[in-house]
Formats: sequence, C-alpha cells, structure tokens
Amino acid sequence: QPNPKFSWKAYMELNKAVPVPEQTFAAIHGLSPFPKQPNPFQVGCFLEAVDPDHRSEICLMKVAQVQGYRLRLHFVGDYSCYDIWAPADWPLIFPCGFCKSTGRKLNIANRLPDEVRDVDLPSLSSGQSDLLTNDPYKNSTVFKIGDKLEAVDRKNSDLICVATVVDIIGEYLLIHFDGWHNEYDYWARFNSPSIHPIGWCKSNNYILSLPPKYKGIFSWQQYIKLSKSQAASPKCFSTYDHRKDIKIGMKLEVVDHRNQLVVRVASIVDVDEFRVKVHYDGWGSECDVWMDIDSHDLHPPTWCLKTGHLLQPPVD
Ligand code: MLZ
Repeated sequence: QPNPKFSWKAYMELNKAVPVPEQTFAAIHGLSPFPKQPNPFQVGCFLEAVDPDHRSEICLMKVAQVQGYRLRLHFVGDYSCYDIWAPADWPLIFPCGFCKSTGRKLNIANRLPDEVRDVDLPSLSSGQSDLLTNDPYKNSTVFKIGDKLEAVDRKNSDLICVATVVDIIGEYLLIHFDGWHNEYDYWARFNSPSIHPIGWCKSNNYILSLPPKYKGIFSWQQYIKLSKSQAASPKCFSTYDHRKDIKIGMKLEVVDHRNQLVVRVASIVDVDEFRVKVHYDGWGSECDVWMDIDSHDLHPPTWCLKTGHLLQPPVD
C-alpha cells in the first residue's frame, strides 16, 4: 500500500529540493520510468532470470511475492534466503522457454534436500516458446559477440580492464573480463557509462588493467590480432553523460540495499562517471551507498505511489 502520510510535493517544498529528472531514468534504461501497465506477474509464475550475484547465469525462478511493480523472485530448488527483488520491467527477466529456444543454458538450483524441493516444475515444452515469436530479445545494438572493449570492473570499481562482449540480449551486453573468472561478468545496456572503446584509457590517462597472464607491453592492435577478435566500433558507444542531469541534493526513491523489500526516500550526495552515491533521508551518512547509475533499484519520486508500493518516508 502506498504511504498516505508522505507527500513528495510538501517534502520537496520544505527542503527546497528537486527530483532526479524522469528523463534521466528514461535515457539510461530506454524505458519510461513509470510503467504503463500494472504488474503482469502473479505469485507462483515461473520465469527465467539473470542471477544478480552470478550475472553470467540465467536461472529458473518463481515469483514468490508481488509488491506494487516489484517482484520477489525465488530460485527454484534453492533456499528462500537467496530470494532477490526486481522490478517487473527488469530487462533481464525472460519467459519460460527463453533459454531453450535461444540456445542458452538454464541453471536450476539443486541445493535443497529432496523432501523440500519444489515439486511443481513447469514443463519447459516447446509450446512455451510461442511467447518469443515477436522476439524483443534479438540483438538490437550494433555491438557483436566477441567485440573487445575497455570496461569498468563493477566489483573493483577503480579498475578499467580488457574485456569482451560474450553475449547480447536485446540492448544488453554481457561483459566478460579477459582471463578472469566469470564472477566479474555483468550485463550493461549499450549506452552504459561503464564501457568504453579500445584506447579510451590511454586517451583519458587511466591505467588499463590487463588480463592476468598477459606478459610484456600491451598493444590493442597486437592483442586483437593474436586473439583473432575485433574491437567494438567507437560508434557503438553512447555519449549520454548522466552527470549533466543528476546533481547533488536531487531526490529520488531507492531500494534499501540491506533490506530489498523496502524502498526509501533518498538524496544524491555524490556522482561519478558511472555511479551515484545515495543518502537515505533521515539516516546517518554511514548508511550512504554508491550505486551504479543504471541500477534498477533507483526510481524517480512518486514511483512507489504510481506503482502501488509502500514508500518508507524519512525517519525523524
Ligand atoms: N583483487 C582482485 C582483483 C580482481 C580484478 C578482476 N578484474 C576483472 C584479485 O586480484 O583477485
């Protein structure tokens, strides 16, 4: 239920604050930040989705809870403590049959003792791939699988590393760091500020972090030749810079990173090339957190109200 006691209008006036502009969210995600239709999912639906902790894996999941336009997703065959929250328009959620019909591996967790394992697995018959006839998932960027680039390591955000596009779904690229375990992989929309064309570090005076076994002086030309690959064309990369639109002090609604059920009133306290630092209003600055600018946990003010989600107002 939306919170009837909190008014964004009054809060903005009181604090003389302005919201993070709606268009910023639209530019980042390529979607209106306010969904046009109600949440189409129901508790008990099966679906396939990227595991946010192991982004190179797509897992069988089941909708365990619906709140407004958000979903709690349960990994079928795993303990509920690993459940995750996602908005219903998260682009990394797919209908059942997606992996099968697109030749990808579907992971099904197998961690539970037999007696508590989910028994009602959906039949992943070819019939379900009807859902995919009007394929919104086909590659709709100019990037190609195998393209080399320079990408921020989001788990070690001070590193920009030699990377490859290893999968593409719609407008989203799976970025893999050459020579590293796929635990560092992540999905980025084509316009993400975390990805750059080859040579970017050199021209911007950053150190390019090399594949771990690379010996000698690095040359992209030679590396591309030896790995029989190609560089992503500089034209593939977007020039949208969120820093021209997002300013310190702007207000927004942000999922509490320690309790994903909760969405809080928040402010921007810092901005860098690919992240924002978020302050939960009313909380101490020790709770501030850096989040990727394209995180699906950031929403414009009134998002909760418009989507029927509870918003936690600032604590006094
Ligand atoms: N400290 C870490 C850094 C890994 C960086 C990986 N970048 C893709 C390590 O050395 O394991």
